[in-house]
Amino acid sequence: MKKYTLLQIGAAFLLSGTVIAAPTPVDLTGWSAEGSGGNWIVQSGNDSVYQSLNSQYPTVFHNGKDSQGLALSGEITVKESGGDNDFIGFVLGYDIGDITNAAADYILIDWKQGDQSGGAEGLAISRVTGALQPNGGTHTQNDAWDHTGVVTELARATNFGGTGWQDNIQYHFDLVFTSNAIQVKVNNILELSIAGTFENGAFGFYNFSQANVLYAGIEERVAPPIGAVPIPAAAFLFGPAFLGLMGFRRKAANLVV
Ligand SMILES: [Ca+2]
Ligand SMILES: [Ca+2]
Ligand SMILES: [Ca+2]
Repeated sequence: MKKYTLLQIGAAFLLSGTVIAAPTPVDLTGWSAEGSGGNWIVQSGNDSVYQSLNSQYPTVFHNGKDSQGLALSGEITVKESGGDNDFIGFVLGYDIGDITNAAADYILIDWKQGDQSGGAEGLAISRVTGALQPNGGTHTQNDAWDHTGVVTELARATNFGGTGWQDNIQYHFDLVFTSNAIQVKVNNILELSIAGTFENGAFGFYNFSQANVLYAGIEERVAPPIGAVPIPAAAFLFGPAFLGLMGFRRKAANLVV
């Protein structure tokens, strides 16, 4: 009777558990730079890219393909001490030419190191509904800088909403993008989670006036269902026990030395 109960538990677990697809490295040599403020240099190994310019114009480096249903992860580091304090980040649902497209519609995730002239320190998610260039000009007049005009802020991050990134610190990021939900994790902690109806488009990296930014170890996988709890390592310990209950106990025991 107890055996049967455990079997039921195991079956229920297997049915409810979500298998997270293994990530694969992204070849960034096929990505494209847009906007006059960027110098994106793909690094050896092709899964890392370095943005070297401190420019007054926003720039995007994107994968050029519809990316809903995918998750993108990697490490981001600003390699400076002191120096500048501006924007790093990502775009989702970006279409080719959107940086200068008055009819653009995509999601911007940006993270500013420090407060400056209307640009607020911290990590936020916004909807962009127009061109970020040639609206450029000086920082304080730019919609991307102030999150005004064509940039509508949707939410600020749970922990980093008012806290900038730090120089020479590597942050692990994880983006999930579907037609009705977007999630952003930093160092495996959920920072942004919004629901809505989102246009399809590319994944991209975003930069506005911040030099020396490295995006490294970029990986892609099938997006997990939003709200799904990844199977913890302990579940894999349960696996052999479950097989044992199904009659493989003796065989499994023979493998143990
Ligand atoms: Ca700095
Ligand atoms: Ca600055
Ligand atoms: Ca700057």
